[in-house]
Amino acid sequence: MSLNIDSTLEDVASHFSIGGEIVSCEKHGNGNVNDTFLVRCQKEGEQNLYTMQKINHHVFKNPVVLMRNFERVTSHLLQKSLEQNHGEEVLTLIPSIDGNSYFQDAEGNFWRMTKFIEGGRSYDVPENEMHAFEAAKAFGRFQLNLNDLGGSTLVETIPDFHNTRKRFDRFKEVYRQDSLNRVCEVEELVEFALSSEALADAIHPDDFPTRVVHNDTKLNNVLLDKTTGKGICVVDLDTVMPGCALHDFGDLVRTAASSAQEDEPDEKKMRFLPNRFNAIVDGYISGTGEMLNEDEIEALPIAPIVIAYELGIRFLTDYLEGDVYFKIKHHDHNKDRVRAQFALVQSMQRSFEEMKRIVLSKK
Ligand code: GN1
Ligand code: MG
Repeated sequence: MSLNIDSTLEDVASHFSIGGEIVSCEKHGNGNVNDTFLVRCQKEGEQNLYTMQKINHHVFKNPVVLMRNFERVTSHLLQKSLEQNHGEEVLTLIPSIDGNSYFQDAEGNFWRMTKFIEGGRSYDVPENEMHAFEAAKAFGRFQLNLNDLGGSTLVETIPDFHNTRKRFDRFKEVYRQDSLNRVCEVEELVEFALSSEALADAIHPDDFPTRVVHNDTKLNNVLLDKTTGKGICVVDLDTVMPGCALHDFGDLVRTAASSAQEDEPDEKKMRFLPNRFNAIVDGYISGTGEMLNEDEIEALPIAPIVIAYELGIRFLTDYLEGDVYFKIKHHDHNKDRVRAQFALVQSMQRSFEEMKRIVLSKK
């Protein structure tokens, strides 16, 4: 299937099996890696909505394999959803007109389309404790439902994604090279990253069961029902692969038990919120049922600290390399993100005893 250079988003959308007339394609969401669009299509007097994404193939090097994972995961989840009847939805792929799960344009870009979930809303920061609880329950149930999928059927879309030690070593290499002379602008952040190196080894995935997990559980990757606030659909399945349940729990706490967005420019506004953490622990335990073992439960308090630190060093590495991985909206964007993540790490470290007490109180 070929496409000329001038092709528009509408042209791309017309390569999927949606029929009808494409009315509009608008930019949608705030993903930091892929490009997402909302497609409106008019068919027999009805307007249907779709989510169309261009997969970032610099980050996801093998989109064909990634889409195979996507199909396996969604068909397994659909099966579970039919059995359980929880009212949760599963992303539904719209095939290309050639019958593939993706469309590749003439420039080599990979696109996919799913049905848009109309009743859902995503939040960057929860509005209340119930949002935190519901998001945690949905991600917990997501892990539980995938626990019997068998990780060997999935390919690692990004190897060593949450290998914090490797992330740290890479950061150190980039900071030593300092090829863009940026270290002088972020000295105090580099200092914090180096002095907190122990966090790079605080979770050894080998000490915990390997499960099929989401790996990118920030709050805005779960849709909550617009009216009831209940979790209705986990989205962004590109990093679903074998991993450690703790990273999912940690990444949700990072985004749903913090007082500000992950790129808040005023680090003083970034604080850890223990009540939200309490709600997340409740929701996560409710979603995962009996799945977690003692070691996993015991490590819940450290997981968010590790993941916020890991992301902080990833943002910092990206800044030092010239902002090549995460999308940025302005020159200091990655710097703001690092500062906010490191402020959150410190706030959580101050609350660590309280976090442990909260987890212990659930036993
Ligand atoms: C990226 O694509 P998005 O925005 O859901 C990143 C995550 C980070 C997140 C921080 C594949 O997720 O690991 O936690 O940004 N995804 C990838 O906002 O690197
Ligand atoms: Mg993502």
